[in-house]
Amino acid sequence: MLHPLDGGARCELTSPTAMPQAGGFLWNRRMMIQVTCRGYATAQFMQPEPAKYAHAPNLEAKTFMQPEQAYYAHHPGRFVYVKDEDTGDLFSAPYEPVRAPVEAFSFVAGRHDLSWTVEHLGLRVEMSLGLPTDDVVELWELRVTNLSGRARRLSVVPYFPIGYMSWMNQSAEWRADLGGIVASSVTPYQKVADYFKNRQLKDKTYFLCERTPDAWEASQAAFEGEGGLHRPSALQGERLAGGDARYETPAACVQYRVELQPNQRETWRFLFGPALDDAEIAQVRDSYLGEAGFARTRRAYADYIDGGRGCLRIETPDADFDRFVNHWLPRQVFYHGDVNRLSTDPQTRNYLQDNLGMAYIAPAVTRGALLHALGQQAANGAMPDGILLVEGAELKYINQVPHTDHCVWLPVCLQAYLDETGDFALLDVAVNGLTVAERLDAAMAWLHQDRDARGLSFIAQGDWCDPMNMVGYKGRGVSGWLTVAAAHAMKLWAGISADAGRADAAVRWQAAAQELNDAANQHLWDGEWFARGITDDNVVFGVSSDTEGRIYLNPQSWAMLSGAASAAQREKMFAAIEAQLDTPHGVAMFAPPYSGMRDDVGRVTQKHPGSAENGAVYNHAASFYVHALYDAGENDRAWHALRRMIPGPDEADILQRGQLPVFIPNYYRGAHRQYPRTAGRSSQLFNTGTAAWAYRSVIEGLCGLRGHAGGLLVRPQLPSHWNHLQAEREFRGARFKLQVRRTGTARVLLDGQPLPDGLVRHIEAGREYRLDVELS
Ligand code: CEZ
Repeated sequence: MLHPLDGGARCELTSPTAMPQAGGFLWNRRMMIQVTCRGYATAQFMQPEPAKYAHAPNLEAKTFMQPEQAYYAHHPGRFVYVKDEDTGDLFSAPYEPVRAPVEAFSFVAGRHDLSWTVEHLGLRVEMSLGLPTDDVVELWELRVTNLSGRARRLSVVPYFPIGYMSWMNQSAEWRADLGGIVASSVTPYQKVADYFKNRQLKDKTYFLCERTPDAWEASQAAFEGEGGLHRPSALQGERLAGGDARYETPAACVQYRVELQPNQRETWRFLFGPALDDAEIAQVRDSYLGEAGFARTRRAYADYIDGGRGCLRIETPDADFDRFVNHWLPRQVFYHGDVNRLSTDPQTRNYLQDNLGMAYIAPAVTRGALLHALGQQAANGAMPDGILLVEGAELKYINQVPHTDHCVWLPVCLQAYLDETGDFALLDVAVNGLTVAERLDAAMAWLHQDRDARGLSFIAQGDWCDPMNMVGYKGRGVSGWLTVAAAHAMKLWAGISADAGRADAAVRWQAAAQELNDAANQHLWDGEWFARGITDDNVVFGVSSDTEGRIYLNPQSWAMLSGAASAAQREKMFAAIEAQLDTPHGVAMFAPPYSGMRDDVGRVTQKHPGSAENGAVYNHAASFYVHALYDAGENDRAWHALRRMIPGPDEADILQRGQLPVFIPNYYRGAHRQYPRTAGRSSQLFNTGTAAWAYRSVIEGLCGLRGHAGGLLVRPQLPSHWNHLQAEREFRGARFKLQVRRTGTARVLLDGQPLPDGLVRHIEAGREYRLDVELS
């Protein structure tokens, strides 16, 4: 059912029904499209705020990308009907809307394209989607081959619904001058000021055809008629009626009547996307629509994606894991770092973590992002809830809710960047009159003062956990996680300061971290684990007396990182985590899930039990745990938690998760005791800070190739059941070839010479080094 192709660079799914939500995604700097194996699609482009060019059939609320996106018959998608004109038989590719039980089906998620091959009624239909690197346009190629051994008369009818564009004005028609269907609309507005703003919006959607069709239909209702999408009325006749849409819901529907001899095949190409005006549509047509334009675009797009291939290749005893790490994980990291989740105001913590991931792909981008973020620091050292990326951007959605953790992510991101590059000069760069180092001091000072009389960090209306909005909304509640996370941040900054020769700062922040760790131990240690926080009304939660939300993962992971947890406490925490949070699909973020609103914790408790932050296997939280485990030298536990972030390898697990192993989703359903039927189900949402942390853990933890102020620290952390690992790592312009073997004696050899402390110094760019590591 699932097959790796091209050494894992492509992933094939051969059933349209086994995992109906499974799909893949493509993006460029201005757009993103996620398509399911069955043909449903969600696409967004930036102008500069996210917008759509194919809509639902009703007015949609503007929102961000949702987990577990629900699909329905009229959901936007890209479909092709094929009708046998002699028998009247009908099916559609890839699978929707007709849902005919096709004889052969293949969906292939590639790194650079998505493609489908469907065989039915003695015909083969191939569809493929590619994107350019900068423009907002989908490039579709369609091919139909006659496999039946006899001559066939067919209608081939692409159907690209455009949906409900606007309640003010929407229409569509065939445009002979442009060679396609063009839908026009006016983005609804009411304020005069918006008229001037909206004039630049791409309110047209085009579907351009390389070959002129025999007939077309631009009205969705006229196409569907009484037959329904399973058997559209317009396909009952010989030809589509050539209709238009006049304040009616548009659809792009074109018909090619063809006669195919045995083994004969025909190819068509189409462009689908948004435009401002006719001139832009004509321009897109000129640039892309043809065999040469498609080929050129394919090559350029492959180069763009491969620019994010990352700094690591591995070969381990787990080939499925290798495929994911070598081909897909850096791709997901690159997506986040290159386009910032296609938002103009990414949450500050997301922006900094997405750019942490970029340290392993294009560190100059991380540098720029740190400077950009610091440019928006408040005078009192606080960081805003979101970072504005373009002129005129505004803080929206969750960024209008005060969260108190944003400063934490500055040293976290900076540490990864400095480890990777050794670029300590960054600390002296001035940003709005203060150096980077002074700004980090100010951020740590803000965290240090934003605490209550007990020394615990205020939570306001949230911390890392967005929807934990009612622990501290009255101004008194504190976050246990944030207290130890701030301690960890201060500790990191103390270490960086020491490396940079800022001895006073190093002492200051080390002492401050200790204060926070002590406060956490005094007020939040529950006997077996750390509590999650204390509410406005002084109720400690995330403790053994709670029947729901009894133990949370984040305070444990970060107490390990911050040093708040002693070795003895750690052992107790592991035992509690393993007994209460471990699931077959990964480590849950907390347990048990809340079954209803707890109004001194907040909105998180209202999410469906086991979904998202309400006790799912929330991979971002799990990835902090993995990082903490590698940091603590817990190799087996770390591997176990890391491996379960990826679907598979066995088929039952893949089916239960319902997702292809081409990205890590933000969560898998938890609540596996309460709701075993849905436990493990993927959110299918590929926006998640997990990718950066997982990549970091593979590079620095598992492979143990971690940057350091003095060079490259070599300390592989293989799970105990592995006897070997090979890796190739690019680092500061040099190339390292690592061989790890379990021989019984522990030593590191650099180019054959013993390296007692495992630190490769004086790295020369352009050189290749050989590392042989023997493990006991
Ligand atoms: O968003 C993520 C945030 O992007 O949730 C994480 C948080 O750390 C990330 O910064 C944990 O809360 O209900 C909500 O507001 C949700 O919190 C979502 O916005 C959540 C989703 O998973 C979407 O990615």
